[in-house]
Amino acid sequence: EEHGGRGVSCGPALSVRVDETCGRARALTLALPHGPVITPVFQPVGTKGTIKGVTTQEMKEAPISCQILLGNTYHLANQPGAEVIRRMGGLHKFMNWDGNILTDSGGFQMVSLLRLAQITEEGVNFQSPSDGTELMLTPEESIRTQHRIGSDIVMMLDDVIHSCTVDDARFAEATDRTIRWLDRCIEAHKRGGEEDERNGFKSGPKHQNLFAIVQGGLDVSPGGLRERCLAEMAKRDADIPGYAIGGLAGGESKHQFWRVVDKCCRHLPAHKPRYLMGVGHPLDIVVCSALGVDMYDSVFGTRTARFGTAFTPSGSIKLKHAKFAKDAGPIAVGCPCSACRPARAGATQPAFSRASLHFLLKQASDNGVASIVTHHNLVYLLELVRSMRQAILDDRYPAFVNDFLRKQFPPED
Ligand code: PRF
Ligand code: ZN
Repeated sequence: EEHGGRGVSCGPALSVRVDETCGRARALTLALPHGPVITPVFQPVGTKGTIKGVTTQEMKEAPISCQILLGNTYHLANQPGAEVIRRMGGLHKFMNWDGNILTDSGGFQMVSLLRLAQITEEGVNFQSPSDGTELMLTPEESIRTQHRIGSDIVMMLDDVIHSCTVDDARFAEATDRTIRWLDRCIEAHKRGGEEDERNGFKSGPKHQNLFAIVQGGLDVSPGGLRERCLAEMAKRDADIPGYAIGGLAGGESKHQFWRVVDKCCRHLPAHKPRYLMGVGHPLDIVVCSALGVDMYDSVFGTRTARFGTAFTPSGSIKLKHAKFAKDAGPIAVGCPCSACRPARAGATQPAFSRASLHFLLKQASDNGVASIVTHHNLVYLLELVRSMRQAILDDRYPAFVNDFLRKQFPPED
């Protein structure tokens, strides 16, 4: 059963329905423990249990609905601690979010945040940022922590290195180690979990989905590292409800980036979700969905918002620029967010003009303007993927891409 119905089971806690395809672009419905997720999907990042500057309530009331958030095992395990979260009934209850949650495994955050982290066969060794003691994050410990958090999608611990590294042997080692760690994660996932009658908390393989992460650097040649990684993961497909593409968005060229995404999408199973980690530039989302990616996440939109950069259909704008000082228009015409919409029914002025945001951003005080621009950028990304899905359902994704590019790169006249 492919089109319609409940979809194909990818494991005890996920089934996938292919609603439509258009070329290689896909519109799926993922049936997850905390409700359906329609794709393509952008997952806002709530690193420490909240999206910076946005309340859970605001996410629930967003004008374009959000069905899945991302949390980080590394940050949550540090503070408030996974055991605290488990005792409170899991991260959903802890942050008052009843949609789905995906957690990253922690290794990537440790390697990118703490240059002190060292990777050994056992796991990722690092110094505690709070008291400097040596700690070890193993594949087993990462899974156990994600069980206590209770996320709907649990990411494997992978050995991820910067894509600008030139050491071929290190890439081969990281790829092979990622495959060995996948086996350890699969075992730990099968063995773990609990069902707590008192607070309704459920974890483990019946309630959470372990996603594998394809590594292998930038080598897409026949018999190369990406192929080797994909082939090894295919052997373990029965234990893997979904796949991520890792090791990208680290400063490689677009030429290399697109080829790796293309390669992975061609080899991954057709009926399982494909998640491109750390990618959240609007243009990358539009292109990679044409190649067959279903899921995205990135702090890019929320981080740049705090510095005054806002997404618009004609590219991003820096609201601090002097040219916006007297601009009465909204950040983006037609944007459904609460800043761009008219303040009152019948009004023509946006709730917040570019001029008012410019003025607020130029002040040194914490006046809440970061939250307004963050909200806009999130709504922009949620609306972007919603309109992409509609175009796929209507079998007009090529025209959508054409139109998107025309607006981002208008002809000079
Ligand atoms: N692995 C993990 N998390 C990630 C990435 C990865 O490769 C990326 C891409 N560099 C972003 N987040 N575990
Ligand atoms: Zn807006």
